[in-house]
Amino acid sequence: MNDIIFSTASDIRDMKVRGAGRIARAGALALAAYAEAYTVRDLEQFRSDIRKASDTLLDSRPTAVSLWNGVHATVRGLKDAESFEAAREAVIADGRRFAEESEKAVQRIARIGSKRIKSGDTLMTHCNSSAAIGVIAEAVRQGKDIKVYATESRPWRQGILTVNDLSKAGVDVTLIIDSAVRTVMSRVDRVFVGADTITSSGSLINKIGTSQVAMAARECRAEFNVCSETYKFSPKTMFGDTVTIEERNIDEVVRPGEIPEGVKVFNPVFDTTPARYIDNIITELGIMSPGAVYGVMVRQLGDSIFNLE
Ligand code: RI2
Repeated sequence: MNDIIFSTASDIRDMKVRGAGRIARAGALALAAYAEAYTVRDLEQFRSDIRKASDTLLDSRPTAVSLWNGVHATVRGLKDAESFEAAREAVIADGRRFAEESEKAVQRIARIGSKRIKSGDTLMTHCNSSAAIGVIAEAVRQGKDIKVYATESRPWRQGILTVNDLSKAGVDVTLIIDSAVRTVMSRVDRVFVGADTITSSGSLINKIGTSQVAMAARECRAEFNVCSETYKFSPKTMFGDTVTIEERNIDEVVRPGEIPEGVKVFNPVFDTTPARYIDNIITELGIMSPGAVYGVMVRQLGDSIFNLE
């Protein structure tokens, strides 16, 4: 299989490429590049190789449905294509289209979400979400005077990326350790986080610790906003599928020999925030409540809804 598929899958697995939107775009563009370089002019062979390439990409990280949706949007023309050329063109065009639309969605979310922010607001964000950062940076670009607290987000410390991104955008940003969330929340007006997956009942799966941030926000009457492109909605959850929460290696948490043998380490990467803690889901289609997610999924799926069960 073309190197591009293996190297993209391994970059996603090793978190060299990370963030639900970025991994989706990387998967879609890798398939497009693979199709472009494909030389065996045989439709059945092409279909079978693209399916294998898709599975390799999908195996790289299990939780973010964005990758699944990006890959499926890229290969959707394969089934009905009548020639190798048509199939290849469809994969190339659909992969590129998905990546472009995904970038546009992030920009639109930034414009829509920034309207929720008022001058004088204090905000909090968790982990490193390009959608949430886009909203905050856009508000500052509009001249709003805001302060932001960014969590460190152990164990990968993506908060360091976030404070770099926000600082470059001219944002007054303060880094806090994850366990300072409750203390700091009493100063916060609004929280903006990203999404890895949103279920049909409007629950959010996002970086571990998000649910604690949401509970603290509810207790302190801070508004809890999720910034999510609609391709992070998981249609499979409509039919009872649950979201697999990735667990990563314990050496991300402790160094070898640091703890006694026999002590276990549990390292879940994501958690679930129930819909009742979420005030707004900010998407490229507008701001909605968690209860509106199911309707959007039905509309986007159209007739293909019957193929999903
Ligand atoms: P954007 C990240 O997952 C974080 O959980 C973040 O909130 C989410 O993806 C969405 O990121 P990870 O890949 O798509 O760091 O908004 O495990 O950039």
